[in-house]
Amino acid sequence: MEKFEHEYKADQIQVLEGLEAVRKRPGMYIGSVSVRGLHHLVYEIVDNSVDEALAGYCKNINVTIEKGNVIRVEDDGRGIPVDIHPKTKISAAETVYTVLHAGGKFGGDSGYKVSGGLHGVGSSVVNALSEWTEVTIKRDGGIFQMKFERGKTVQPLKKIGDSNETGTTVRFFADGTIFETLNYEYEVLENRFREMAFLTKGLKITIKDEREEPVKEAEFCFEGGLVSFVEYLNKNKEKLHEKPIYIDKKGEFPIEIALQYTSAYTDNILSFVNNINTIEGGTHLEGFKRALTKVFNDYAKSHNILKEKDANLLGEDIREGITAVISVKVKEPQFEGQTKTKLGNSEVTGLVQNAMVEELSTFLEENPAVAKSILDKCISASRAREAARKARELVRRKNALEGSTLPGKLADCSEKDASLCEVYIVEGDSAGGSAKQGRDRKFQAILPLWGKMLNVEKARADKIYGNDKLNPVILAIGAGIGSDFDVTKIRYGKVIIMADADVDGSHIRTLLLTFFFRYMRPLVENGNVYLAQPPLYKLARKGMKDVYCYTDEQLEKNLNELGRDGMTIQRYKGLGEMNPEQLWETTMNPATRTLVQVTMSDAIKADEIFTILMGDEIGPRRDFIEKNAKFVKNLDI
Ligand code: TSJ
Repeated sequence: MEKFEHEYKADQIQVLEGLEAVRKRPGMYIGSVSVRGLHHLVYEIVDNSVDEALAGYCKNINVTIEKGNVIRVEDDGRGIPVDIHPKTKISAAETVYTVLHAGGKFGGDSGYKVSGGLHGVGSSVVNALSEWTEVTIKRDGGIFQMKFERGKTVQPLKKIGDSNETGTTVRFFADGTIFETLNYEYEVLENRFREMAFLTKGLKITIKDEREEPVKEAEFCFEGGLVSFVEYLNKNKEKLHEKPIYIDKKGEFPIEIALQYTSAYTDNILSFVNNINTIEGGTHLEGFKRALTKVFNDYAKSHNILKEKDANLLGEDIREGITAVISVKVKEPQFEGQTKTKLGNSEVTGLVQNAMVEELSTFLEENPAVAKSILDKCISASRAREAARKARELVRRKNALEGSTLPGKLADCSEKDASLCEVYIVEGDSAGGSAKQGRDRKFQAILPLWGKMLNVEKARADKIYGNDKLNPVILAIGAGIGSDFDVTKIRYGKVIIMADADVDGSHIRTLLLTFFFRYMRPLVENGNVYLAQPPLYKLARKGMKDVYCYTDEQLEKNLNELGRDGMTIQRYKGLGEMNPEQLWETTMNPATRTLVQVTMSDAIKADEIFTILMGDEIGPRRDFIEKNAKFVKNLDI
């Protein structure tokens, strides 16, 4: 008996030490304490409900951002078991919530838990990083509740009422002394839960933001699962066949794939492992790609669409215009790569490949018209690739003749360590001139661009290589484009777009961003792309140091603080109006400038924006701009 008590104490101490470690080094457990980490808390909790849904016991999950940034997650599952855990002598529910990695160690195991994935560290981590948490469970005829503060139990589980329903509700308020911000972004959560609903056929997830009037809410439930996902991704695109192709294989582990071809020139392939977006791909994606290449080449040869002597189509030709979502569930996923979003399990490749080969070749045999239209597109992609290669060689040869592979207009910097270097892509020759004079030539390079840019949304790679506006950008960055792009070869750690704050400037920014997004995506994902922020106004007065204002709000604020008497307000119409010293001081000097980093944390949303804003269809573009005026402005498009 005495020994038992001793053990109990030791366990309790371990628990507290465990959660204390989480509070000391939160980044180790949730990646970061930025807004991103904050959102992870919500995913962590919701994942538990999704597991209950995968186990077949939960149909509805409601997520609410309450006033004051309190999060409430409710599900109609079985409710976390409330009986006493034999070892710790505390309720199972409290164990889940206070012991690191306790989730899944007891009770029914659905097999493919989504919780415990990427940062899947268990709900105890959310508990440790919350100022307070309240868990309410309905099961066994009762309503039970427990409360915690910063991971410590302040009210052990107790019965507070009767109910014949079942379910779990968690409310928590993240710890403001740990997170940089407590302000959840509704859009980000909405996107994530839409994605989760697509990935779990039939599960209904609602999200509601009660912080501001009018209340925002959305409801997601997709009976079509991944097929609905692909239809959603393609909603503004021209499709080559009416229905997505769907593969659902429950072999050694579940493999689900939906794909549909469009007339686009780029591919959009999303892959998930246990509902986690594997941005860096991995073995499941590898299996998918291999199968796609093999099946289409075999079909083309056996149906004489390609002659026996013709070279095989390359993977990239066959992927042009494809939209696909791959979702696999793996028991013990190994995540690798820089952001731990690359699946490493080698056994997965062959299994995905086999599933795809079988089902896709059957589909093509049964739908020859679809097969033909896809292959026609692949063949023209392969011709364009060949033309692009010639164009690229021509450019290379020309550059070799001219004795340099760097564009003539580039004023390079002297620093050799690329990570310390910056290149400013500057609109207009005169601004380019000021930037060249104003810069710190040790680490800042200037590449002036002028004239109308090519809209890459409407062009294939061959047009891009030969393009006299984009080619200097490609050469200056020095890491290739498209499938050749190698982010480790970039010549500058920061690629900074510097354009006027007017319509033309906005246009060139959008076009360059589209180009980077489509042809140098890792550059954007890696966070190497920035937007310079030139000031809009200069305030000058005798005896006062000039004050620069970057927004209309700043102008108002400064005028109110400094007074308007004797003040001259200069509005900058363009970068060209600033002299080199001013440009340095306001926009280029790392000590005084503001740079906006372009992030594509949500590649789906970004893809949608580019398609809508740059594509041919006018209706969706207008609707989108009307609905998302603020968002578009923030994205600087
Ligand atoms: F873990 C948690 F507290 F973060 C949490 C868990 C939060 C939320 C919003 C939901 C849940 C949760 C857990 N929902 N449903 C469950 N189910 C179980 O824990 C459960 C229920 C019954 C059995 C069984 O074998 O009878 C097993 C489990 C794991």
